[in-house]
Amino acid sequence: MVPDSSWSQQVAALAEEGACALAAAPNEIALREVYARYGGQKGSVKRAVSEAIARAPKEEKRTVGQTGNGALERIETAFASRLAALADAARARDLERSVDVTLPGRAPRIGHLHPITHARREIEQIFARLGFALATGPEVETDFHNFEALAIPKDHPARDMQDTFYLAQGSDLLLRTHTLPVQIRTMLAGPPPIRIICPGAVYRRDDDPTHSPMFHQVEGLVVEERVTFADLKGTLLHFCQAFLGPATRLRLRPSFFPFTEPSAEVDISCVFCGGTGCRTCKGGGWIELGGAGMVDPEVFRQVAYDPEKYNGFAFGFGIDRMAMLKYRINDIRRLYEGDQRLSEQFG
Ligand code: FA5
Repeated sequence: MVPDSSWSQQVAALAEEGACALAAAPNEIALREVYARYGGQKGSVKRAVSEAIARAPKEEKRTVGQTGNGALERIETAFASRLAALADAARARDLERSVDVTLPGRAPRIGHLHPITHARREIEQIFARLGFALATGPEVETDFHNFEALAIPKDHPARDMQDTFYLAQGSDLLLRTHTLPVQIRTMLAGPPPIRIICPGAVYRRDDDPTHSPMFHQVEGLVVEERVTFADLKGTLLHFCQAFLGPATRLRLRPSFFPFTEPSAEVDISCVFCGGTGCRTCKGGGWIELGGAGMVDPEVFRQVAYDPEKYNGFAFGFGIDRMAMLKYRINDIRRLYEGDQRLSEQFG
């Protein structure tokens, strides 16, 4: 017997009802709920088709199945097309919300070199014109390169845990306290003549308006057969005038460093008052820049240079201090606050 003659109309009506409900679903969640009701293996259309097939006589089952598949496909097609339409609408809404093509573009912020980098580069250029090569080395150093080879005795205050960052208690490794170990490494690597500057970061347990725990030094070394203190003084004067202006005057005061003999503190006439006395130079008219001297023969012995044949001079300044003088920055901590407005002033 042919199943109830209205079965195909019933299935078609059910499929139509499902397709309309799918097409009307306002969002994806509602769409999937409607689909679960009508479509798939457990939906009402499939159930109706299965029942019709079960009731149909054997010779009709095939036709009933084919008609039923058409109804199921109608549900699938309606679901897929509504899903695509909802996705298109969501994309269009997103575009409308986030892109206003009439707005002017946002210019990217352009970076600026830090004042310390400006100062370091200028210092390097001045010394390059005098024939000094650039030498660099590790910031984690051994006690030998940082102290021992520089004739800094074991009981020297600079070795104290108060002044030096050691990597661990009792360790031989430390954060270099000056860039002189680069000079030791350069001398150990080859014979004279040597004419180098060593710029780089150094570390000490300091922290006040003029002292930072991490700062930058540039230290220089010349080793040849006949180098005099006058060469040292001429080099320093040329450098200071090239960097801070031709009116800058230089003063060398007797001092002591374990690695130089004789040694001197290097002062320059105050860049703020020209030497007449002001708050920055505490009324004295001079500002301390660093240290210098003739290389001690003991250092030459440490690196197997003949102290009878060679002599040389060395000097060391704080780059941060020089940048502060040149760019009129009154607190060293300004240099490390990461405030972009500082760098922006230096183009
Ligand atoms: C030295 O470091 C010697 N190595 C310099 C030297 C080299 C002498 C070669 C002789 C021959 P001193 O500790 O004074 O010296 O440091 C040199 C300069 O580094 C100081 O004058 C100062 O400008 C700068 N400086 C020192 N400590 C700090 C700090 N904590 N923050 C910023 N700058 C500093």
